[in-house]
Amino acid sequence: MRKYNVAVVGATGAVGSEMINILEERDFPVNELTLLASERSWGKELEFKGEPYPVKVLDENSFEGIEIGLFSAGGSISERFAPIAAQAGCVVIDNTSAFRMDPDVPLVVPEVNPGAIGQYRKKGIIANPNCSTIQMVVALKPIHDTAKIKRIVVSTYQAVSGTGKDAIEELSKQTSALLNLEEPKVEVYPHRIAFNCLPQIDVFLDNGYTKEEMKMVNETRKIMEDDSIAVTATTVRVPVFYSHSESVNIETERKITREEVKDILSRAPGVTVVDNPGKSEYPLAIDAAGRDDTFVGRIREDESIANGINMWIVSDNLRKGAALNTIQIAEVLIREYL
Ligand code: NAP
Ligand code: 3JN
Repeated sequence: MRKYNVAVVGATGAVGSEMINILEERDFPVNELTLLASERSWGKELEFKGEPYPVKVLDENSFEGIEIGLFSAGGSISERFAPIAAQAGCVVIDNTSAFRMDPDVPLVVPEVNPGAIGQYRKKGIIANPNCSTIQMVVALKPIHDTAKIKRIVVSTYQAVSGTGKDAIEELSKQTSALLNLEEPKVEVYPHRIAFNCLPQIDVFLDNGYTKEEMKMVNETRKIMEDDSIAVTATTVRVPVFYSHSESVNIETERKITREEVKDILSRAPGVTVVDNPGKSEYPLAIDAAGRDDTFVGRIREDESIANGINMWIVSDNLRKGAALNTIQIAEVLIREYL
C-alpha cells in the first residue's frame, strides 16, 4: 500500500496531539511524519508508534516533500501557511475557520458530504468544520434526507478542551484553587469557568451573536448543501473537560415521529442512539470522551409545533469534532483522489 508524507501543523496542541494519536490508532499509511509547531516547542519530542519525533519550527520551507498537511495552529497560521503548503504540492486539511466559507474550498464531514472532497483541487485545501457543527450535522443529515429540515434551534454545552491546552489547565487549576479556598486565576476566558457557564464562545459580532454561533449557522448550510435551512444557535462554555453536548430542536417539512427518528439514526453512519429514559440512559459527555461516534438521545416530538423533534447530541470535540474528522477526510482523499 502506498504511504504518504504527512505533516501535523500545531502538533503540540490539544487537536494536534489527538491527530497524532488517531493517525496511529487508525494505522494511517504514513511514510514520513513531520511535526510542526512554534519556536516555543523547539527541542520537544512527541511519540508516534513508540518512536520519538522531534517537533520542528514551522516556516516557509516546512512543506517540501510533504503530501498531506493537517493544520490546527489557528486561523492566522493557516491563512499564511496553507497556500504556501498547497503551492508546494501538499494537500492541506485545515481545522481552522480560515477557509471554511471560501466557495473554492470544500467543507467536509465524511458521513455527510464526502463527494465535496473532489473540489480540493481548486486551492489544494479542504476545510474541517467547527466541532459543534460537525456533531450536529452527522445526526441531522439523515433526518434532513427523509423529512427535510426547515429550521434548527441549537444550544450548546461546550467543553473547555475546545479552547485548547491552556483552557484545560485553567479549568483544572481553578477547580483545585476553589476547593482549597484559594482565589482562582482567570486568564483564558473573560470570567471564571470553574463551577460556571459562560454564554460566550469566541467574540461577539454586530448582530449580537458570537462568531461560534454564526459558524454553526453558515457551516451547517454549506455542508448540508441547503441554504434554505434556518439555523439559530446559542453557544455556551461549561466546566467539562472533553465532549460537547447540544440541545437541538428541529422543525421538518414532513411529519416525522420519534420512532422514525430513532430508526433512521440507529442506521446512520457515525451515530449511536442512546435513548432509554426509563433507565436514565442518554448520551453523556463523560461517556462520549475518547469515542468516535456521535451519540444521540432524549429524542422526542416537540409538542409545541406540528412537525418538531427535540434531541440531545454529544460527541468528543477533539476527536469527531476535530482530529478524527480530519483524518477521515484524509482517508477518503487517499482512497479516492491521490
Ligand atoms: P492549542 O492547544 O492552544 O494548540 C495550539 C497549537 O498551535 C500548538 O501546537 C502551538 O504550538 C501551535 N501554534 C501556535 N502558534 C503557532 C505559530 N506561530 N507557529 C506554529 N505553530 C503555532 O489549540 P488547539 O485546541 O489545538 O487548537 C488549535 C487550532 O485548531 C484553533 O486555533 C482552531 O483554529 C482549531 N480548532 C478547531 C476545532 C474545530 O472545531 N474543528 C476545534 C479546536 C481547535 P506551541 O505549542 O509551540 O505553542
Ligand atoms: O470553542 C470550541 O469549543 C471550539 C473552538 C474552535 C476554534 C477555536 C479557536 C479558533 C476555532 C474554530 O475551529 O472555529 C477557531 C478558528 O479557527 O476560528
